[in-house]
Amino acid sequence: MKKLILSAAAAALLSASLAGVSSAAAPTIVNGSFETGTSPGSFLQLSSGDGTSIPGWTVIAGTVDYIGTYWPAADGVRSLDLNGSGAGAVRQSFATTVGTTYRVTFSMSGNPAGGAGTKTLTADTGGAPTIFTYEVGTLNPPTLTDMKWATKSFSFTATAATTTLTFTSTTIGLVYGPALDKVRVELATVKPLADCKNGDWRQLRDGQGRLFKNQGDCVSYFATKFRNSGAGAP
Ligand SMILES: [Ca+2]
Repeated sequence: MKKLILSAAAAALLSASLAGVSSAAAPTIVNGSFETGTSPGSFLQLSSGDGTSIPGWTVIAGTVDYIGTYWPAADGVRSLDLNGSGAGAVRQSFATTVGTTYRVTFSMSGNPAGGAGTKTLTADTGGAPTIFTYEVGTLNPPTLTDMKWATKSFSFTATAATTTLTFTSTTIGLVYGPALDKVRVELATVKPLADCKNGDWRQLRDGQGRLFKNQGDCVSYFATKFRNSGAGAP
């Protein structure tokens, strides 16, 4: 019996190590779907500095529209247009474990009321922002009854005990901005080989937080269960 318990523990350790993640807990993000807050009715414009209308989130630049019945949310009944009377930004801080890699996933669409156009936003966790694009096309575009939400994601490795996640509209000069909903932050349960191959090797890191030089090094690192280092600079 004792032997059985030991091997179960060893198996758990091994599986944690193979997943490429530490035993860090998943971060707690508050109100990631924007469901809690001041009732927006159809929609409610919020200005920079507003840290109370949507608990967990602070508007840090420009204005955003807190969307209620104006269009269907990706999740629940509320979402955001990151452009209110112009481009805006929101952020939230949460606890993270230094060196642990997390994946941020969210739903994105574009306000269809202004017709065709490219809606862009950036997401960042303090480092270089990642650009996301949603094309409101002329063929089969999103509408105010079907927003055709798309799932987007990116990964980051925490460098501090608190990480601030910011979404910034880069759709300048328009009141019809990128739409945002269903923000989740999870431990990056790495599917390394698949991720290496689909281009994510540029974002993956080895156990010491170093980026890979190329896709081959990334594949080699995970295929050899971390024996081939293959990683470049931190
Ligand atoms: Ca929602």
